[in-house]
Amino acid sequence: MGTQKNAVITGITGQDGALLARLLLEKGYRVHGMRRYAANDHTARLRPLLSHPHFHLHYGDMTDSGSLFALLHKLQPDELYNLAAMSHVKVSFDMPGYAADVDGLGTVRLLEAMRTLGLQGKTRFYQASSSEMFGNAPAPQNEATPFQPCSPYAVAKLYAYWMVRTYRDSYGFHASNGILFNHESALRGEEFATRKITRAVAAIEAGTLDRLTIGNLDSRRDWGHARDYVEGMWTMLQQDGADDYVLASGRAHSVRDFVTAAFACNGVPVVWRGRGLDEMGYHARTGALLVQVDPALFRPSEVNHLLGDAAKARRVLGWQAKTPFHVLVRDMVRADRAALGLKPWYNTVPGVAHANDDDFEFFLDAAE
Ligand code: NDP
Ligand code: GDR
Repeated sequence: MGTQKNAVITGITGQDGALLARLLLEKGYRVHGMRRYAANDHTARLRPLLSHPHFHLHYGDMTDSGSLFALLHKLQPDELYNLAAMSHVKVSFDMPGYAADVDGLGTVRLLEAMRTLGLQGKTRFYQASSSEMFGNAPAPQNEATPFQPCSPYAVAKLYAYWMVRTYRDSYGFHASNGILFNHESALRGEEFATRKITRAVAAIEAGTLDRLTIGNLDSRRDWGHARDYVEGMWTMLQQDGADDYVLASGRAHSVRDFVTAAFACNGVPVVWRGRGLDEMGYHARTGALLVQVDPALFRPSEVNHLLGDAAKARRVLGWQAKTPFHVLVRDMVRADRAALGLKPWYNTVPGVAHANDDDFEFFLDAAE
């Protein structure tokens, strides 16, 4: 197939890497994923893709210019999606230098490799920018909202964001920033709030966990489904010109809302009592303690309210988040229940249909 497009994805082993790779393979691309070396296997999310004839893995690291240069020299991609990052906001406070190196300088290493190789006329570049860059700027946030980053992660991402714009303006790169609000799925890392919650809900039902221990219940996030967002990434690179776009659902919920919704998927009603660090969630019928706050899980500074305005993406790209919040929560709980061998969710809650069975099979196969 002479016209087959060639894409490189950094961060292939992460949530978005796996879902974007799947999407591009469906669209007929040859997909090359860059993985860093790890002593233990970290390719679980890629399991359903590993035998695909047009899917290839290569070693490389965002901290190693030589590996990035060699990869791009060999592959000369049509599209390059830079998803690799130290992506955990709280952990970035523990290792700010590493976050800057991987998320900030790593992006520059890629851009410089492209420039040195003269790839700017061939390769279209996507940068995984983040709503965290808005920090506590007033909601709703869009492309015109001034950034107020308040974590090492967000500062590193903001540096990368501006370097992408600088290479676009200075050298004519087709390089776009996707400023993505939180997007989740059954492939979400277990250390992030949503997945931690849905895993705990399933484990409590299975009897292997007593209660969920959580940090800030009040923070609000604009949570969408990752499968919708990877479609948006691809759409950005299909435009004649490069630009920056917010992708968001336009609906924000608190962490408390997410917990309540996740337990509700198991038919467990939660009532909340107490305030601040003393707030607890109880089973409304049995009175059992289900949720407890742990101050150790709070961050040195918190982003309180992220709510995206994706009007530009809707207008220019024709993109919008398709999956409602309750379907996202339901899909995640369903997958975590299945992973523990619990009865299928639809047997537990009769009469409630669930969407995306094809997706569910993929997620089950890929879930860690
Ligand atoms: P994950 O944390 O799931 O994946 C991050 C990926 O980056 C993993 O493949 C990881 O590899 C890889 N990585 C980390 N450090 C390096 C390194 N030094 N060299 C090479 N690869 C490295 O993130 P998501 O999939 O959720 O997010 C994808 C991108 O989008 C990230 O850049 C994230 O910051 C950004 N983003 C995510 C949002 C979200 O809600 N998910 C919202 C906005 C932006 P390994 O498996 O070895 O750890
Ligand atoms: P976030 O996601 O920081 O928004 O970054 P995360 O799920 O980690 O936190 C969301 C909110 O939940 C609160 N919270 C907890 N968070 C975690 N991880 N664990 C807990 O126990 C817990 N309790 C409460 C947090 O304080 C926060 O307010 C994600 C990442 O994917 C980034 O890479 C990405 O850029 C942004 O989303 C957009």
